[in-house]
Amino acid sequence: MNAGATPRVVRELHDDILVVTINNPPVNALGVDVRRGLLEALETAATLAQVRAVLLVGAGRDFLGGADIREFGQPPQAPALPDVCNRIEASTKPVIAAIHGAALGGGLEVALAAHYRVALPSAKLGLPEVLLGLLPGAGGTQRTPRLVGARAALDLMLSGRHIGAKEALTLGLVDRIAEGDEPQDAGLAYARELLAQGAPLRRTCEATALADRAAQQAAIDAARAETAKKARGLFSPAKIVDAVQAALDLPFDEGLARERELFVECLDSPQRAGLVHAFFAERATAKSPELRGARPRPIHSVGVIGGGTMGAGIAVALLDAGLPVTMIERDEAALARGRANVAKVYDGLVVKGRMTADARAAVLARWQGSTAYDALAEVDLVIEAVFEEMAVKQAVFAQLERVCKPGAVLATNTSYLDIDRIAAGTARPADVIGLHFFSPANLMKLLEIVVPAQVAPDVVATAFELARRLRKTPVRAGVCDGFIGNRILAVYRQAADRMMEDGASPYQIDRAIRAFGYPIGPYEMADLAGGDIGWATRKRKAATRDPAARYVQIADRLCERGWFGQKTGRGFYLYPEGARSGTPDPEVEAIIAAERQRAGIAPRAFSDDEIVRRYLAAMINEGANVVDQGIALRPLDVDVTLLHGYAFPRYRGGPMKYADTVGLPQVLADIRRYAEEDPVFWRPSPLLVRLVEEGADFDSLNKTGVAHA
Ligand code: 3H9
Repeated sequence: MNAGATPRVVRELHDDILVVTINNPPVNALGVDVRRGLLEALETAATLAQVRAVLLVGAGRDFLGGADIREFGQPPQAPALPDVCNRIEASTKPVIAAIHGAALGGGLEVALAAHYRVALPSAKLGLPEVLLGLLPGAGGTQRTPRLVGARAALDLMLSGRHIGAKEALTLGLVDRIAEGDEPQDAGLAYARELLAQGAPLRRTCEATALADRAAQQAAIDAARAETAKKARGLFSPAKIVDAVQAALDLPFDEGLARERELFVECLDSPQRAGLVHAFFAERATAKSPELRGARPRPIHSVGVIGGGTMGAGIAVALLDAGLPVTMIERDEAALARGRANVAKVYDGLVVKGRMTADARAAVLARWQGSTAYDALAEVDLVIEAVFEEMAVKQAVFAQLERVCKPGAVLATNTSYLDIDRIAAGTARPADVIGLHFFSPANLMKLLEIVVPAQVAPDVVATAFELARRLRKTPVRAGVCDGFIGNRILAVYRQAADRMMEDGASPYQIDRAIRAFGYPIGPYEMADLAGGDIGWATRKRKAATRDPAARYVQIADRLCERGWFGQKTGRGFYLYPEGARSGTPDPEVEAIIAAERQRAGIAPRAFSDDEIVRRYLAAMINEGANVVDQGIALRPLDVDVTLLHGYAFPRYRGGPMKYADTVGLPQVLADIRRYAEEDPVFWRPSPLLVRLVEEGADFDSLNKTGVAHA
């Protein structure tokens, strides 16, 4: 700790109980100063004769938020957290943990090393290390199963889910729940009670929940089988199962040593680096430059224009956040369909038992519909989700300008159109912003906040505040065709289409992309989304397409036959009656062959590796352009967009993080090689070239941003 800095761990004697308060805002992460402070506190407790018990509490909102994630990948600094936990457990005076707010990861491991645990109603316990590519590495894999059994321990460690005080009590993770919100008071009361009873030192390492060997082994075997099926491509889940096996097979100390080995393997894996990058990146995107100094406008009610899939999904997202919604449609029939689209979502929840009929009724009571724009006179925000055409959007904004009160935020959910033009067409361009939701809008986490030139900073701040209320992951984007995500998607889809025309089958491309870690390949995705939407866009853009640029027509050939994917029973794949996953279609292969012939292309073989490299190179190159042109603030904004809107495998951190992992010189060399055959499509991004010349990587720009002239 720096001289004069606030101590991270404060000791205070309350009669015969030493209260040890961890004070390391914002979440009391267990950084090196906290670890040192905890060890010192335990030494004090051991040496001061009048101390009969130790109480651990967290200052602020949380108990302990876990190991300090920023330390991963840095040289380790003593004392290590497992040693701190062992020291707590070895204390000859009882240690009590009073848990409020988060007790996560290493934070819960500290609590488990204590001899007794009391939780307040606000407590949120969990072992979320798996979400960072890790395993609980401070004794968690050894103590948790001994305390609650292998099944419950594995469930917590493999899911990473947070549980509340009640569930923790049922599982036996805590000993009691105390009312109130003062952990120190609750902890002191419990500690006094324990002292009065002469309660024994109760060490978790000696707990006996693993005693029934056969049952425990069965739970481990089941988890191993489940993990092999579900945790596709992930490294740490299997290691977690190995560690719990060690808890069953080995004495505690040897189990700890095994846990350490497995933890270090996870720590050193690129997956850990990717997942930690994702963790910090999605927190960074929530902070936009406009937020400095600008206060969000209050939002108490929202209008949604359009009740189709998108409008209804947006309405559900708003209703879920507790906001009243007024939906506008052009006639009564469309409005009824809009309401039905909204109600369908809640009906599904009722059927699944995830919502009561009363709760459904209460939510829908906040929905109202109208065919007259005047119904929007009092709303604070309007989001339009009408047909994707400039003239249609402009007509909507003309209406909004007429009816909305001054200061109302006017948002468009367009995915491609020029929002500067939409804004310029109104008399209040400072109120106009893009809120690009992803379908299904109530479920998908990504919200691109598209910032036109004339928008007021407090409108941008309002959009970010709305994202927070909707529990979305916001990314700030500039105005261009497709913003961040769809603009990059268009380019890597073209790269895939070119490979398809040059000789790779769509089935091989999908397989290779899935093997990279995507849940689904680009052509499976096209079939799922429906080919007609992309076809309509392509037809609209045909007039402005560069005639010299190569244009692969295979998808058009399928659409001309009415093969739009799953909904029509065939697309790139065949979907026999009721099938949700497709089978390869020889007729599609024949169409592709005919297209190759028409274009005069002699097909060649592609390795899976080449497919992935070209696909990723196209994505990374356009990502670099998007950053260079200020459409995305930093490379990490591209990463978060692709992770949350386009299913990029999270454990790789995002395309820009992946590029850093591979090395930018290699990515640039690939692009230059591809450019020899097609210099129009494969133009190295100036930013990529610059970074390679400087020996820098994308991550260097995450801290500094790009200097724009
Ligand atoms: C572990 O424990 C390994 C051990 O088993 C073994 C070790 C040997 N470290 O999320 P928020 C920052 S692995 C450092 O916006 P919320 C965060 O970046 C760890 N920083 O707040 C943000 O910073 P900024 C296991 C952390 O209220 C600020 O705190 N633990 C950490 O929405 C506020 O965060 C976890 O995985 C950290 N551990 O949610 C828990 N945590 O303001 C991870 C947060 O500069 N954390 N920060 O952007 C969380 O899940 C949430 O942060 C929490 C609060 C629920 C605690």
